[in-house]
Amino acid sequence: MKLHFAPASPFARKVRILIKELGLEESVALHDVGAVTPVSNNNDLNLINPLGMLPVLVLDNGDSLYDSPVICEYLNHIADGVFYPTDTDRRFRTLRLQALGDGILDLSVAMRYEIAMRPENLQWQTWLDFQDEKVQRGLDTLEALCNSFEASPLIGEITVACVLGYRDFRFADVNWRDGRPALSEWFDQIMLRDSLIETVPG
Ligand SMILES: N[C@@H](CCC(=O)N[C@@H](CS)C(=O)NCC(=O)O)C(=O)O
Repeated sequence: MKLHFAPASPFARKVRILIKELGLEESVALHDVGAVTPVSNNNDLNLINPLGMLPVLVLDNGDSLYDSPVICEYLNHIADGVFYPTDTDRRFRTLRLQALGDGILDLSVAMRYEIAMRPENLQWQTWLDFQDEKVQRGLDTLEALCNSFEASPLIGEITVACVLGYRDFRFADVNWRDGRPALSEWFDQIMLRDSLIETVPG
């Protein structure tokens, strides 16, 4: 299998973390596609994902899988992993946490494109402000939830770690730790894992 990714992509980071946690490093080759943006075109990427987005996992039979939640669930499935519990309450708690984290990432990445890619005189501050309110509410919800996070991370917790890492990477000037002591402490602990240390965005 081959994972097409970019080192800065928080969605691809989830997948890279899972590959390491599941011991699949020998089975998945990594292909760094480089930067992909909504205003760039990569024909090779379009062939494996019509949406032209990362990450994409190309299977040995030539099929491709996207997006990151689908890839993560596939990898967990083939490796018989424990990142998606079968018990109903725990399963849907972790899937909801994954959805919250992916939602914050979608907003953050869209804001990053607006700020970094759009000509400054065309940027829409009102739109940015409304997206940021959603992000901040999402982060406040993570602060409220984090005391009930799983001790051994599931896909929800891994997604949250990628959110916080991405906020540090791209939005360091808006310190998410301010007013969120429990989440900060939790993040410091999960960041001790090799799979997270080895995939810090860059
Ligand atoms: N829902 C997708 C989101 C993926 C995504 O937004 N990837 C970004 C890179 S971090 C991308 O490919 N952007 C290019 C674009 O928006 O055209 C997932 O979870 O994989």
